[in-house]
Amino acid sequence: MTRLPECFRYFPAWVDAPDQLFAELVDGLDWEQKDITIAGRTTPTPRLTCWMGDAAYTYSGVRNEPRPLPPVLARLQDRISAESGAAYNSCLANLYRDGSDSIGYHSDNERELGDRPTIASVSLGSRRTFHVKQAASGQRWAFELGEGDLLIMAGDSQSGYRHSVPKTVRPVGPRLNLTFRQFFA
Ligand SMILES: O=C(O)CCC(=O)C(=O)O
Ligand SMILES: [Mn+2]
Repeated sequence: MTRLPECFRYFPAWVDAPDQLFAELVDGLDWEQKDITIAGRTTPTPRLTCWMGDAAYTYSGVRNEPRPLPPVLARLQDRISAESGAAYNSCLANLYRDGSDSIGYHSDNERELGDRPTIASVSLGSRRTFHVKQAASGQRWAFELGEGDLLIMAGDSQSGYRHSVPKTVRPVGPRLNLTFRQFFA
């Protein structure tokens, strides 16, 4: 694979005791499966989600009510701020229960995230393939994220690229992803 664009910074196995954190969050977060409406079609989100932050967050027609960050994630957020030099005030958790859960190609470019947001993504549990595609050239990258990896997406990562975690027929265990974001209400 060619080197990732500079606006994506990858820190393998960055989280301490990732299996313990994974188990704690799978059990402890308030998971929901919301309906999303895209292009007039309503379907259940193909994964479980939990939004944590000070403000409500609306995307794809889904309104997520504010909910506090548990202390374990507040501590992780502080460590990631120190590593990335960016501030965060919210976190979206996704739980991919098996290979039929997924997230389609998108950019995290909602107005409330501001221009050129820095988004910090932590992946726990099983590894899944994360795809990045450059909008202008169509160039693609694919790499595995799980087991405590950290990916910092900054600069043009949302304005110039899209990302996804596609479904897979490979037998895979559950994977949990956390994206820390700075949200301007
Ligand atoms: O699960 C992942 O690695 C990506 C999640 C994501 O892109 C999102 O929640 O916006
Ligand atoms: Mn995303």
